[in-house]
Amino acid sequence: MFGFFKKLVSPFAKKIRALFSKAPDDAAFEHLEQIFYEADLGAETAAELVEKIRGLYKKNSNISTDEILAFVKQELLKGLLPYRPVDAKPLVILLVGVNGSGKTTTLAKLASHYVREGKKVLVAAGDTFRAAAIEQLDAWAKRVGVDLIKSLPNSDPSGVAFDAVAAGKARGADVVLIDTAGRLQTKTELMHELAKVRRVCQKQLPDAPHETLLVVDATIGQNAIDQAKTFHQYTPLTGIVLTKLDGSAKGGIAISIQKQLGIPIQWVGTGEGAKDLERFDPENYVTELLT
Ligand SMILES: Nc1nc2c(ncn2[C@@H]2O[C@H](COP(=O)(O)OP(=O)(O)O)[C@@H](O)[C@H]2O)c(=O)[nH]1
Ligand SMILES: [Mg+2]
Repeated sequence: MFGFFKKLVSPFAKKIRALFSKAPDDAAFEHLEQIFYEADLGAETAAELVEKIRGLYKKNSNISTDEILAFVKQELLKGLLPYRPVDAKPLVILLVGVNGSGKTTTLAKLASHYVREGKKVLVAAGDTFRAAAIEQLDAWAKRVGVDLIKSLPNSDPSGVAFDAVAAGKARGADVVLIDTAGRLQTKTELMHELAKVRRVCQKQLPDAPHETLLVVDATIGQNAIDQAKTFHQYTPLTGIVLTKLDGSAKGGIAISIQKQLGIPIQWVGTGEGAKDLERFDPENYVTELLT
């Protein structure tokens, strides 16, 4: 299922195997820490893991590489959270994140996913900042075959969100997907705008948005943590979508985000096409990371 990870991050397991092919010395343990760090596990997790592995060696210098890898797997799994599906109709999903992280593309992929599941999907062009953003989503909506709710460029995005949830209820939609303009987490005013989008959704449906997904470009590494923390303050996040994993060997960011924020990775983006989206599964992820 996560075949692409294998292609990308198998060097991770391979490097560990190579290191432990002979009795490890201090330099080997330092190198191991570097391998973990480069995979974007985060400095703290990397150091912790290496300390634990050193401990294992002290206890049993004959420990096999397979046992080491199995141990690493268990440790990494501890930091990963399962995704719990929400049952709601319409299920309202809000996508947030910085510019270019892949929000609109992910929205299109999600629309395509739910359409393939036989669901009735409505998408909302909540990025009213640029006319081109509305056109981009319009083009995707046509390609995927879903209805689009839009407004004029520069109109209030919460108006679009309000209309979209209303239309979702009125038309019996199963899923309403709301796009938003990219914003830097440091722009407080824009973060307040997101909080307002949330509030108007709640006016239409008390529990909406049921999901608020932060779309994060996996290639930005540890900056993702700062982004996630600030977005989470303004619009409590229910999940993360890690995009562009096809262009990154840094799958470890999945583990550091979850460890530091306690928010599950829900999806991973693996390309630019409508079907290049996969459900994140902790067990599979770690298995493939270490195979
Ligand atoms: N390779 C790759 N490119 C992606 C992925 N997701 C998005 N993109 C590309 O990233 C660019 C920005 O995406 P867009 O959805 O417009 O970002 P937004 O500004 O957050 O809405 C586009 O060229 C997308 O095709 C992904 O998972 N893999
Ligand atoms: Mg966009």
